[in-house]
Amino acid sequence: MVRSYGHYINGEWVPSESGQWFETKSPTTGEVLARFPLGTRGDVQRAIEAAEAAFPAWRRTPPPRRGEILLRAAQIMRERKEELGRLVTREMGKVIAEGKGDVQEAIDFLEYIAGEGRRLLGETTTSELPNKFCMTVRQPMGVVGCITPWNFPMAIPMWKVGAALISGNTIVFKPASLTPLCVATLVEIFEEAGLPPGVWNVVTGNGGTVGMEIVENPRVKAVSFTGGVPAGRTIYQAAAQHLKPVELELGGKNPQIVLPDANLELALEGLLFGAFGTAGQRCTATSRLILHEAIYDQFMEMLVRRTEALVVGDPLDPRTDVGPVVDEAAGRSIMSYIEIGKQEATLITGGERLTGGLYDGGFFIKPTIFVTEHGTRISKEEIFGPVLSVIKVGSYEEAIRVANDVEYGLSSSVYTRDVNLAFRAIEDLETGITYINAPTIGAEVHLPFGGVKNTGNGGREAGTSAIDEFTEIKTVFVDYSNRLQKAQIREE
Ligand code: UN1
Repeated sequence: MVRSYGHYINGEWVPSESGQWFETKSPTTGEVLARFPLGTRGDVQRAIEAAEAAFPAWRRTPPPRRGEILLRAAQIMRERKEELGRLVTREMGKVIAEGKGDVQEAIDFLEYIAGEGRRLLGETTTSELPNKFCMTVRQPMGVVGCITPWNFPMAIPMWKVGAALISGNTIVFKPASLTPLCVATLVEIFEEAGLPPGVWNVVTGNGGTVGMEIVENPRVKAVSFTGGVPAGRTIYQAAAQHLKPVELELGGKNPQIVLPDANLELALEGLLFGAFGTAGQRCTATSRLILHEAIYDQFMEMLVRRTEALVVGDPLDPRTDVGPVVDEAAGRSIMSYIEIGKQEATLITGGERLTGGLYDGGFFIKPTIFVTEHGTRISKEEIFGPVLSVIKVGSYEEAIRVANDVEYGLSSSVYTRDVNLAFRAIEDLETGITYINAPTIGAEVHLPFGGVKNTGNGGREAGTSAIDEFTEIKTVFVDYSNRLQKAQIREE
């Protein structure tokens, strides 16, 4: 018997008014892990009411006290890390080392942001008038909405929830329908850590219904969304009707550039992790290798050999390098890109779905490499799977031109030992994150995360930017002169 959850509203699991359910399944075996309600707009409205009712007391709770709850949640997660890592792997399919990494990233962020409770810094500054004091303070926005993806089913929810809570907001939250069990487990951890009822509410269901009610309801003051570009665009447009701030973290087409003087072994290790880690299902995944012609043959030979040795299989087995993709629909979409690649580019290795034995329990795709001209669809569109496009270039300048000529701008990486080129690349690459001699994945949580171009709409999350996303700045002028002083008005 699998457990049936409800929505989590005002500290209780409650049924949906729809009476309908969906199941969350293991991408590896198809086993049903739990059932969740298919939410309605009315369910979201109930959650908003609970969040509004909880807001005044939560807002008055001193931020360091809010931080203590986050720290307690982090502590519980630390104690249960092994089990939670297995849950991430069971529900999402990433290999177990990365499942535990997902949990660690969640813990790291909570620990970091809990400390912000003792800062939430504003500024104090001078005044143009005597006996007057000028400063800014941060205030919570109210009820905020968070909509999260399946690929980091614990880390990304914690980025958003941790930042929203420390800032004093209450939350209406929709998890990805492929990974609600991870979020339900986090909710129970926060309950155990002492989070008051109504402060964090979760409604499960479809983006078009639950997600859009969160976006369109004027009582939700801001929305934070991580996912694909089409959904991001819909959300941004709908929120614009209410002039509602929206934070978007969308796709990527992240390049790794390898220049002739690079440490090739190191570049190869980074590439394998960046391209095929998480089966390529990170927005930061390396989907393009931009390879200098001087080392092209040598590097390709090394790359193909190592790629073909990657073990595709059960993600709970620590010897596995690449697990299944998240579900059948994702697998089909990736395979259709592979078919496109076979038409427009040269398949070097992989390119097929694996079948037989354990492979029949899920959708497993062989790590795939194409060599392509720059400009093909596989070289420019986000595939979100274990598919790498290799593009040969003749110079640093060409490498940068190719790297930048895509609609996305999340992460980029350059392998070189030339410090001058490294710094030029930091300046030249049009991405929100650039790595020197490290892969495109693996951003640390205490720095801002996000991208330029179609990767987002200008904001950043995590790091100190997390607080900017979830607070309003109030500018305060205190006049203690006991007379009317007029700024700007002078007796000339
Ligand atoms: C994502 O794929 O949406 O930098 C987030 C990384 C991880 C976060 C990825 N720390 O790869």
